[in-house]
Amino acid sequence: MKPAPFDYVAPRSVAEALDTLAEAGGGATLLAGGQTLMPLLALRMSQPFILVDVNKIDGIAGISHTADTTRIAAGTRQAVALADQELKAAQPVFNLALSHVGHHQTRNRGTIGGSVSLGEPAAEMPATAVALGAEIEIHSRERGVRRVKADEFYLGPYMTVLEPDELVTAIHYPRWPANTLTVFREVAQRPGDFALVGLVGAVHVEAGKIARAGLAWFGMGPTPIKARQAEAALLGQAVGDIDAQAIAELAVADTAPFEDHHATAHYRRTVGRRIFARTLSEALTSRQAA
Ligand SMILES: Cc1cc2nc3c(=O)[nH]c(=O)nc-3n(C[C@@H](O)[C@H](O)[C@H](O)COP(=O)(O)OP(=O)(O)OC[C@H]3O[C@@H](n4cnc5c(N)ncnc54)[C@H](O)[C@@H]3O)c2cc1C
Repeated sequence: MKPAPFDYVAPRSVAEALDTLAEAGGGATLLAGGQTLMPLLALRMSQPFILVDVNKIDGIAGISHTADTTRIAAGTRQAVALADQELKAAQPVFNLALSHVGHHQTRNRGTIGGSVSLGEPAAEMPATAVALGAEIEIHSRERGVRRVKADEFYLGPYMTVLEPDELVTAIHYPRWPANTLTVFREVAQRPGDFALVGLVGAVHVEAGKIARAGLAWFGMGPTPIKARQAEAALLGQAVGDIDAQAIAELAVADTAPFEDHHATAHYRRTVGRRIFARTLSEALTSRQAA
């Protein structure tokens, strides 16, 4: 099938893109890497009047760091972010999660902003943003700039707080302390597939106790899901005293897994409980061994 007819514009600046979005009155769709959008257009599941290609916007791609934050501009290609050694050192959890997004070929075109904006519930990048406490920078012509916390950005499957006239320009990831433990595991049918169940996060240990924890599920509900109860239970606990099974129970209690033709909700809960306990234990053991 071929896409329905549309006009194509390739603005050179954010302001130009915002003008087009504002004037299209909801009839425009943004094109970033096209890895999800192009099939949707071909299947006519998306039928915009205007396609706004953000790839030529000045400054839409790039990575910068301050002492507290890493800013990844929305149009940064996934492959570029993955190969960036400074980013890997600053944000190891992000790097590990990104290595599981699609395939080499899809990462060459796919963008960080496209993945975060799409809000696929089983995707790695939205959950990573939620786990790490990222903020999403959003621009519109009428309302200027706003920053939304990732855990408030997702409303449902492919549904976010984004209005039709808004453009995500960057994602800001807080920098966690250097000795933060990385928590990541996903179960998928094949490498490169969306996860059936996934867990991502960071745990910071100070003087033998958990000082900070950011954990989120993907594939375990209609949005990425922050494991709030588990995070709260971990805080202040001595590493050697942690009962990973008990924390896993709390973590799964925050999820709302669905049934589909890939897996039942029961399967997702069972596997989620197991990968949570195992991944947390492995992270904490690596800390004790260090
Ligand atoms: C074979 C295959 C396997 C894949 N496997 C995975 C996987 O395992 N995990 C995973 O997470 N993804 C996977 N993907 C999808 C991933 O490759 C895409 O990168 C991602 O979903 C969308 O990013 P994109 O830059 O291609 O965005 P596009 O497809 O161009 O856009 C996606 C949506 O986001 C909107 N959008 C894009 N940029 C912005 C912006 N700056 N502001 C506001 N809205 C914006 C678009 O309008 C569109 O609605 C896979 C894709 C393929 C083809």
